[in-house]
Amino acid sequence: MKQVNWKLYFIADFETSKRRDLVWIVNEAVKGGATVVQLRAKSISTREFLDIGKKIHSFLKKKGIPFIINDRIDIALALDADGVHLGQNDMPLQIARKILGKEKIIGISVNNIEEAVEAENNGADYLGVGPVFPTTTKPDIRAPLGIEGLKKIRKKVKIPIVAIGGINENNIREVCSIGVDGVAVISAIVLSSDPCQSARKLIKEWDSVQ
Ligand code: TZP
Ligand code: MG
Repeated sequence: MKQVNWKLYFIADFETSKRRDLVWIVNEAVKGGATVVQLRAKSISTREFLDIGKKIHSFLKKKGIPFIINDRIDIALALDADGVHLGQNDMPLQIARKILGKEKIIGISVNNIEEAVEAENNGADYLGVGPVFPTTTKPDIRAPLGIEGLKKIRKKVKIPIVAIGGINENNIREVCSIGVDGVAVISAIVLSSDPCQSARKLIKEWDSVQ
């Protein structure tokens, strides 16, 4: 797997964007410093997912930014994206690995130590750990871990971890200070009137801790 800078993992969530131009939002987020982009779309057709994904991927390729697809292994393969992100109820990691091969990135969402250790043992490339804080972006949210819960998981696994859930420019410093590899955000960028500036602020806060 290629080296990835996980610092600001932007999740371009179609539903949260409320049809504001997601391709433009991704452009702005990357201009502001996003280092990884995931496309997440729970309710659109396969054709629409592919169309948006194609546009985003061609932009990200030029910028050398890794492109991850949420849930949809078929779309990741069709677009030759860099990898997929899977939840606990999605395709099991070992099967996903068989389908995608060793070169593709596979990230797993975890909410506790057991899930984190299991995913690491099964060959996950990185973990999305959360929700750290309460968030209204995801309806079927699990219990927020808080900084202490996140810390416990950080201590147990060696693979990169990206913290997720309710992270914004006001709390990114405390998340970053516990030694995560990056933060993943949806609303802090998607709902911003100036996604470039919002990404820039997140990066600035993160860099002030390093
Ligand atoms: N998984 C755990 S929390 C979450 C996901 C997809 C939503 C994160 O969105 P936001 O707006 O950054 O809190
Ligand atoms: Mg999923």
